[in-house]
Formats: sequence, structure tokens, C-alpha cells
Amino acid sequence: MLTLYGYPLSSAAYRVRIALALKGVKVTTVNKQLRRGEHRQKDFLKINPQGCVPVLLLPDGTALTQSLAIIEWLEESHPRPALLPGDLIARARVRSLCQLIACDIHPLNNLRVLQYLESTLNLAQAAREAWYRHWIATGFAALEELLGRDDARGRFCFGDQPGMADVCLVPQIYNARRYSVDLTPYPRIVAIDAACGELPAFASAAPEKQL
Ligand SMILES: N[C@@H](CCC(=O)N[C@@H](CS)C(=O)NCC(=O)O)C(=O)O
Repeated sequence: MLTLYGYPLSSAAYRVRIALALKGVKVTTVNKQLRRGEHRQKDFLKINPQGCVPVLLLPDGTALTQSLAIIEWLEESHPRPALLPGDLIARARVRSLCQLIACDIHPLNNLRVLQYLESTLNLAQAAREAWYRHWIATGFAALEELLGRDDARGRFCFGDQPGMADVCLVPQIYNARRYSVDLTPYPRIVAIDAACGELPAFASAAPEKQL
């Protein structure tokens, strides 16, 4: 049995939950309460010295970290249904959308970054929220444009089957809504999110379903 160390509101863990559900892979879930700092305690740092979730623990004790690496491992170990297209260029384009979200938007809005803005740089809540919304808006503007240019976009980021980019997109939209980001400039993103929301794999991975 696989064990997923996560947290309901962690968007990186949310990505992995969606990918696992799409693949039909069952896991045991262990939640680390990030607000209480459980991810920085010694027992968890032994599993992931970086002190963040998600971690996927394999039956032989191997701890996989970094959501994109975990999802790529899942893709290779459980190839069906495929989350990446077959064509080489298309694969690169889907990965590029994933990285736009997971490497360029999400890290700027992470808990430890927000805590640093608050406790070290003394930024007030309104300024921290403006920061949060700014980085989502910047990333979503580019993503919306890229989706508009790509003939391969269908109901989902790539074609009419959900894939790796959708797995990354839905948790990021969830965060955007949590912080009241105005989504009207991003109709393609919103439509893809709605299409994903109709699928049980996405619905069952939502934060409110984990509690
Ligand atoms: N790049 C990592 C990010 C992991 C990450 O930062 N996870 C967040 C939750 S979404 C976390 O554990 N944050 C704890 C903190 O910032 O202190 C991934 O994709 O897995």
C-alpha cells in the first residue's frame, strides 16, 4: 500500500490526489497539519528533509517528494489512463503548462513565503493578499493566452481527456477562489475547471472531501 503525506488545502498534495484518483490508485492518507507546523517536526523531516507535503511513501520505504516528480512516477508506473499525450512536442507543451503553475505561480504563494512576508518583512494582511493575487493573475494571464493559442486545447488543457496540466490547474484555481481572485479575464481556464469538476476523480480530491 502507498501512503500519501498531505494536507487537504495543500495544492501540491491536491495535484497528487487528483492524479492518483484518475489512475485509480488507492493510498493511505496521513495529513500533516501545516498551520500547526507538523511538517517541520523531526519525525516528518526524516521522511522529507525539505519539510513539505506531498510525500508518497512506497511499500519498500522509498519516499518520493515533489508533486510533479510523484505524478511523473505515477504516469510511468501506471501508464493507463495516460496523463501525458504520446507526441513528443505535445508532451513538452503539457509539461510547460504544469511548470508554469507548479514552478512559477504556486511557490510564490506558499505558506512559508506568506509567513516570511508576515513575520520577517512585516507585511500587513492586505499587502500579503495583494501579493498572492498578483502572482496568480500574472501566471493566469499567460496561461489563458497559451491555451488560446493552442489548437490542441479541447474541453481540457490538452484535448478532450483530462491530463497532467489539468491536474495542476484545478488546485491553482481553487487557491485563486480562496483568495477572491477575479477570474473573469480567464474564460478558458474557468471552462476547463468546470469540465474537470464534472469528473469524480477531481471532485473526490477536493480539499473539502478530505476532512
Ligand atoms: N514544489 C513542491 C512544493 C511543496 C510545498 O511547498 N508544499 C506546501 C503545501 S502546498 C508545503 O508543504 N508548505 C509548507 C510550508 O510552506 O511551510 C511540490 O510541488 O511538491
